[in-house]
Amino acid sequence: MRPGQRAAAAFAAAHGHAPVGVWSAPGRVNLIGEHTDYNDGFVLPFALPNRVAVAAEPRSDGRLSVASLGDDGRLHRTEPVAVSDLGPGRVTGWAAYPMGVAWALRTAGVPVGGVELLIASDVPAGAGLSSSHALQCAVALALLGLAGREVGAEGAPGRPEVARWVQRSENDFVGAPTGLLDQTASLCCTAAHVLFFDVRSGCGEQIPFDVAADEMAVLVIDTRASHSHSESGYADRRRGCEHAAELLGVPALRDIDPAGVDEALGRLPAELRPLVRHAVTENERVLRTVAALRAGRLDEVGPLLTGSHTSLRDDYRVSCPELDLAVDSALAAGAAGARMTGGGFGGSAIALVPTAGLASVERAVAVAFAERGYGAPRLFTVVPAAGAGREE
Ligand code: GAF
Repeated sequence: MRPGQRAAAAFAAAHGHAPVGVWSAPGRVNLIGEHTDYNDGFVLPFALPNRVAVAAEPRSDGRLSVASLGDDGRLHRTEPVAVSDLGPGRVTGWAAYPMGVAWALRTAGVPVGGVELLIASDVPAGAGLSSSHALQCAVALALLGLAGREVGAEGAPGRPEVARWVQRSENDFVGAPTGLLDQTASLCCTAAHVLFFDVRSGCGEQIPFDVAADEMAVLVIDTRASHSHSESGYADRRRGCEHAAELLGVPALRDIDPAGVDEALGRLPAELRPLVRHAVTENERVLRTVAALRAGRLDEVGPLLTGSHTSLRDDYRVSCPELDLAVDSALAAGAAGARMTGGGFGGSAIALVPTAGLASVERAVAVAFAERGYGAPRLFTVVPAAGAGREE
């Protein structure tokens, strides 16, 4: 059963009646454009078929109650909290993600009252595929729907605006200084396309992405690794970029002209140079990937993906041995290109693989992990799926 059906069925079993509605939002893969979003740059994600679904109905006591359906079929409930009491720092643990969204929407003037939420998901958690943002986006749509502001309806907020509210909930309520990539991907991507998104302007363009037509596939390699310094590592990189922009006298690293990057690097302390080099060259790689896709030249995309990984590994230093092994073993077995995707320090890599060689790439990656003594990676192919919306 799909998450939407599971959420609806579990809601009916728990409450004795159907929910008022079910909304869902996908996880994402970022094809290229990593650690560029908080530098006002370019990203190129697509939505996964895997989704987080939320079954919901209003409560009359003004409290927000969240239950999550575990893989074991059990419901994990959080203590209901009065919506009017929600504020940064008042909720910890995973409940901060849905509750922060209620807080952000209220702060933005959306009339959020008491709500009963039941969550079901098939987005692998902790895999760098943005399961927490999918959860937040599905909750945002549910709260908007219950408040009579269904996204897409006349007078309702637009998806980019909802993405900014979700980002605010994560930055200010949960306390994670993340950018706009993941929320935008979950809310704004469409089936069969990658979303070319300019974070500064807020403009997005849907670009057809049908690798099967070129007898290729996108393989996700979830390394199942997660490294404890990921949060501090992310925040350090972001601070470093902001500091470098300040020293260079520009609003964001997006403003560094690639042609003048060497001159800019020369004006920075040594430890900031690799961060800037990554941010500037990664934006260039996104633009070149977009140009290649528009021209139907998929053969040019693989090397750009691999170039992105090298830059994230050597300059930005957010890769890890498991991600490097996933990329190296996929390339050695015939992938056209491969890179880590998402924030890094564990999670998933993606590889662009000729369909005819898919089985041997999968085998080679699995063998490489076993030989290194790592746990078996989770391997699956993906095609771009629909963005967030109402299911029933
Ligand atoms: C994480 C963050 F949430 C995104 O905003 C983005 O910065 C990404 O890491 C790196 O590109 O997913």
